[in-house]
Amino acid sequence: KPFKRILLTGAAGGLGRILRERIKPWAEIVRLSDVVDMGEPGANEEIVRCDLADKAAVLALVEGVDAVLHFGGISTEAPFEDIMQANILGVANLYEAIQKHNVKRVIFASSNHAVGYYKTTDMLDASMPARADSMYGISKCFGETMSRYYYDRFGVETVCIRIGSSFPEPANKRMMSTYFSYDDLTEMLRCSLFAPRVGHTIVFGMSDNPSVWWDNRYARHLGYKAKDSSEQFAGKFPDTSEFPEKDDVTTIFQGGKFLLDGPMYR
Ligand code: NAI
Ligand code: 15L
Repeated sequence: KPFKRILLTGAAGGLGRILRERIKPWAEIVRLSDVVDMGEPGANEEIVRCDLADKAAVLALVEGVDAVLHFGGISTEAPFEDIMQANILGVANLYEAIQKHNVKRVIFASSNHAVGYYKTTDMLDASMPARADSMYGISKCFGETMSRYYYDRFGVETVCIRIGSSFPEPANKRMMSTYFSYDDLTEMLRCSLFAPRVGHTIVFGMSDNPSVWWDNRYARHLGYKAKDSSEQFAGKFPDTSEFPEKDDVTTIFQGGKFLLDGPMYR
């Protein structure tokens, strides 16, 4: 198998539970980590429960690892203090450990909420400035900047995937544009892990949807091609109202419902 040991953080989460089986062919050993219970280890699995905010625990977590898939952390808007522990301190601890243990490649589960204040009528590419829509989005910008620094300074390669909406089906009209099937997510991870050189890459995680807001022109070297499309779910949203709807920020801005939260500072 190509890798000796891959670390997956956030292994108990929605995506972590999906990926747990799917990444097995890529490594002799998959090390799974989360702050909550992950069940019993299966064949060729190691389970390490730890809080990303715990520096010493994260340093130990990364020992002996060739590549990291970083999916752990808070995944929606939350008070800044909580985001700070899991997503800011957590990312800092992780990259420090990655550099100390000489890990060569990282995939960082960033988010479309790093750019959620662009409009749904805009077309973005990875060269455009971030425009976070939430404390959560700001923490993803922080992770992207952190990974850029560790590449420039130490040569640690990272692919930041600005994941759209990776769920079984789109839940609303917005997600017709942001939908990212589990199969396409898995394929993007495979491309990101096995492309010969990725440097520091930012890529938008989406399927081949009929209408999209993102252009992956700067990530062609990954060789990713989506197989799925939200088109198959078009019948779920038969109403003919305009999109974006006038005066509805959740359709005017890419971040959707995140526009209604916060500021989450207490
Ligand atoms: P999730 O919330 O289901 O999973 C996140 C996991 O991280 C949870 O199991 C949680 O226990 C763990 N976690 C939280 N704080 C932690 C800490 N301090 N230390 C260790 N582990 C901690 O989220 P989901 O949907 O599985 O997303 C996974 C990653 O992908 C997240 O980083 C999220 O921000 C990102 N993402 C997901 C999207 C989606 O459509 N599912 C869209 C954009 C980004
Ligand atoms: C995210 O970043 C969240 O983790 C996920 O729960 C969804 O809200 C997704 O973005 C989205 O924008 O649909």
